[in-house]
Order: sequence, then structure tokens, then C-alpha cells
Amino acid sequence: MVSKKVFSLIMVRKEAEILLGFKLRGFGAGKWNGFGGKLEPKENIYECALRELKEECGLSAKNLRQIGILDFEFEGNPILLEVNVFETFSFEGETVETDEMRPKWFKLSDVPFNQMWPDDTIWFPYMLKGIPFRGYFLYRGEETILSHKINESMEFSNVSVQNS
Ligand code: 6OG
Repeated sequence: MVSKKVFSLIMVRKEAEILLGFKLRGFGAGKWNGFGGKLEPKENIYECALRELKEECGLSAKNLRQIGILDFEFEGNPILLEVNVFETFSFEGETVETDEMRPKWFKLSDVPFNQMWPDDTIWFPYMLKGIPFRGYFLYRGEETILSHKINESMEFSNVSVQNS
């Protein structure tokens, strides 16, 4: 039987920089990525994204724009991952290193793609152009994409965050 796990992933941005975290443990350890994690029971995907951002790097996002959905399949694994990708340009707080993530701002011209999930090179251009996307990737292990497709998507709805 095929089952699906739902995740959030937030990309925190300034005009010419992006905040990434070096994942210190768990799935994707040793890679730079945005912040995020698994949807918990009784929360929606926006609450999940905000909670994970706060837990993993100490920042509170003031609004969130969903920019994409990525579906991942790993060869030989019946569990599909659905990663809901958000961006924010509006946030509060100071970044802190946690036991899971070491945050660092990168210039957009200096994003460390060779230490990131290989799919990032494929969907970052959509994000940087402001085009919403929907993608599917079939992986062999954590470094090889066997096949993929990516398309422009309809706009997703945005949320402003109150009292956070
Ligand atoms: P935790 O294990 O920390 O959640 N994630 C991926 N992100 C990218 N860019 N590419 C992938 O390719 C990914 N697979 C998972 C979703 C894992 C975090 O990593 C993201 C979550 O934000 C396969 O709870």
C-alpha cells in the first residue's frame, strides 16, 4: 500500500539573500536546506511551517506565501513525500543555531547547490522568478534523480500571520 507523508519547507528571503540551514541530524543531514518538517495531527500546513521555522532557527514569519508543492518518491519505498514550499520576506527575531540546524544567510549568487538536495537546482529558478510550481521527483538514494517533471502551477493562497 502507498502512503504519503506531508511536510512544510520555508525559504526565508531578503532581496538578494536566502537563509538556509545546515541540517545536523535526521533526514537530509549534511545538506543545506530551508526549514521545515512533518505535518503534525491537528495543525494545518501553515501552522506546521511557522512552528518548524521557529523551532529550527528561532525566527517568526509574519506572512507566508506558498510557492510550490513537490512530490518525492524514493525507488523501492512505498511512502511518498509531499513537500509544501513557502517563502517569506517578512519575519521577526534573531537566528539561532539549534541542535537540528545551523542557519546562515547566502547571497543568491552563492547558493551551495552542491551541498543541497539535487531537486533544488530544478525548482529554485521558479522561486526566484516568482512562478508557482508543482514538481515530481523519483530518487535513487539521496543523490540521484531518476526522473522528474515540473510545471507552472496556479497561484496558491497566501496567509498573513496574526499575533506571532
Ligand atoms: P524533518 O525530517 O526535518 O523534515 N525535504 C526536502 N527538501 C528538499 N529541498 N528536497 C527534498 O528532496 C526533500 N525531502 C524532504 C522537507 C525534512 C525537511 O526536508 C524537506 C522538510 O522541510 C527529497 O522533519
